[in-house]
Amino acid sequence: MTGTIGKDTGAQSHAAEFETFAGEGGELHQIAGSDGTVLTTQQGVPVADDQNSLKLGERGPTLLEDFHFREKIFHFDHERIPERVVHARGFGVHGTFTLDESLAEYTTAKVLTEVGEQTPMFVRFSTVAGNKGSFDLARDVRGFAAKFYTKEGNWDIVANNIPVFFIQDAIKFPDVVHAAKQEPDRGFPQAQTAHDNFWDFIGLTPESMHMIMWIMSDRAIPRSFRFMEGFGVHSFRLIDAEGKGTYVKFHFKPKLGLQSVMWNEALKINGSDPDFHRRDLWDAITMGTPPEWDLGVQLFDDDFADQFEFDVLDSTKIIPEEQIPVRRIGSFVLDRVVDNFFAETEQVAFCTQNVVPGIGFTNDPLLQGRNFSYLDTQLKRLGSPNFTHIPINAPKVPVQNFQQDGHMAMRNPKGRVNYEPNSWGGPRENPEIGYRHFAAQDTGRKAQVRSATFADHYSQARQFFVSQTPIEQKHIGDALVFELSKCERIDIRQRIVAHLRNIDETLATVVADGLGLPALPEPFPAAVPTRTDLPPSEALSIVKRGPQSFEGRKLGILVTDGASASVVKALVKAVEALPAVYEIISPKIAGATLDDGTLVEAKQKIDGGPSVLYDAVALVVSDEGAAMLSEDKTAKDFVSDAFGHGKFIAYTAEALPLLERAGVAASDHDAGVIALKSTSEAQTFLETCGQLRVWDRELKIDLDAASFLKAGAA
Ligand code: HDE
Repeated sequence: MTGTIGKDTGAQSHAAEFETFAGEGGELHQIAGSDGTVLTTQQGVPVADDQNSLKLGERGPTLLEDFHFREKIFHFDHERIPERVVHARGFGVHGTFTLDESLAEYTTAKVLTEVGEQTPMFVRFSTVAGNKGSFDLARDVRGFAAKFYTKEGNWDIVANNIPVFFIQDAIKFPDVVHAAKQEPDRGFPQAQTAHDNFWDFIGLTPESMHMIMWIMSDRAIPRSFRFMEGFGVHSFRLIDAEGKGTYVKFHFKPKLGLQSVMWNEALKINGSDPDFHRRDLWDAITMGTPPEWDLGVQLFDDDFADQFEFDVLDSTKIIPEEQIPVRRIGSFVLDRVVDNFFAETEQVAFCTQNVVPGIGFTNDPLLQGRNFSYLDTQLKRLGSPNFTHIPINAPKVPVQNFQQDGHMAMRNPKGRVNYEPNSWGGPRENPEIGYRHFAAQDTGRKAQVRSATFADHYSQARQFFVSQTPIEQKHIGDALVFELSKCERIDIRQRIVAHLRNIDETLATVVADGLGLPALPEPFPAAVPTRTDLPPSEALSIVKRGPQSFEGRKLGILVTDGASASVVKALVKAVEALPAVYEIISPKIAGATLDDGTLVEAKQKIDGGPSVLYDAVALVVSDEGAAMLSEDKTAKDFVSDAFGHGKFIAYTAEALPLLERAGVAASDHDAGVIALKSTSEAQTFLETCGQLRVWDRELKIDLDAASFLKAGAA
């Protein structure tokens, strides 16, 4: 009986496999070793010695003549391509989208009208600010970019896990990104917004305040990519056969529900497993439990747009689901990991301009700017206008046009003709099935302006805040205090509090108190007063819409020699029934010998398997094991962190001294600290774990919580 997480399931091949290309019109020569067993140069010449360079004499200089050596080093020197300016750290996987409900009333797009149609997809998840080698649990927006290889060409929804953005006009994008990333003189801090430049820019950019509420919330520290929503953010347009348009916002809803970690936990996860999110997705897919999302749409017309409180072209606003419900039209499953990280995840090129007939744009000034930026960025990163020839970017339909040549051209057409119109034949435009832009009626004065309909910066920030449960509000307050405490300039801290006063007085007071400000600053002058009449929206809270199930989550079972085999077995059975996963953690990686003599193999030695890596933990130890672990700092951290992070903890009676020594005395035990008196309780424990966290506990053990409660918000 062993933990199965991350075990090699054989799903991935370990031996290198090579594709062989015959040159244009050429035949492949079948020679000895062409079955992949003989190393060759890039020219296909077999290599005799890959260990030593060519030298003049045993101790002599290396000779230029060694073409294999020079080619190998030359190629290595050029392995890197520029990392993405934003969203550099990412993780991509393949999947399939299946349409369940047709939108034929609104669009001609086959991907949205042919019920049952299965469309291959590639999705790349990412963080925004950190460099490629940064850690997964940064407090940050997550990218959730999806490429649909449809029958009418590629359609990209380059989405995020947050439905709004920092800015209203693309012209400010370089500024917000410069401010968020590491500061230019020192090159740090990496992958975090907790520094002066970011908060300076934010304080001077009131339109960002709604987004700030989201990134200070637990949405910015997701437990897993699998437990995240995705949002296309902008209003897009569906276009029917008559050219009539309907506004649409795209949503991805995870079937496993939403879940986040706690900030203290995130900090520790980054140290113990910087690849926490990518490993989680890799494990889920390779173990045969691929995650699924529903694809949903919010559809609305001009009448709604005209009477909606805010401008539907303003990407710092949402349309609450209570006002326009999300209609689920299909689902996608992500069930195949990449064969090669560079070829697929690194080279995938998403472009917001990739739309198919029946799907179009609106005048959202952020979207308009993105439509330029993404294509431009691909040229820089992939080095050639032929980046669409790379398999991960190539559509799965024929590409037929007269664009030619350029770096790395792979598919110049045969024949004499390369222009249109021509008398030789070849592809022609087709108004029947070809892409037609939405015929919008736009008139106006040419000017650099911001519409007055974009002027309300606080009302939806407030709506988001008041829609949260008290514990989620507390986390927003804590996050603001944490981030602003990393700012050196007091005026920068104060200015943010001045904005918070336009959102919620309690929040402003708690943050001012947390920062130790001597007095509350005056509210920041608002262009438009904050509306207090917007009703709370349940869909904005993670906790209110919690899944109430431990499915897809991970239990950490801490075992020692002599621990109860029947309890371990019962826990494993209950976990597997959900299905969820488990890992055995023990003092030695070889595992532990249980009380029936069986050896249970460990996945983690305790030092490498802190409780932050698990959603709940079970302490199944013997008396001797508990005594030994009670002297071990790492083991005590395991227990005290699990308690501090509001996790459900099951324990056998022998573990009581360990709990006690870790600071969880009998008097601290609450509904989340559960004794396993008999094996039948394993099942009940797993059911209770469906609540995911014991939120009440945090209000009792956290200093910041005390000040928050004092201020009366909870
Ligand atoms: Fe992006 N963004 N972005 N962005 N974005 C990029 O494109 C840009 C915005 C998003 O996994 C870049 O290929 C501008 C909103 C994702 O490969 C770049 C503006 C949303 C990804 C770029 C925005 C996003 C990117 C960098 C303001 C959510 C990762 C590398 C107008 C709806 C895609 C690249 C992947 C990547 C520009 C704002 C999502 C520089 C100019 C809003 C998920 O082109």
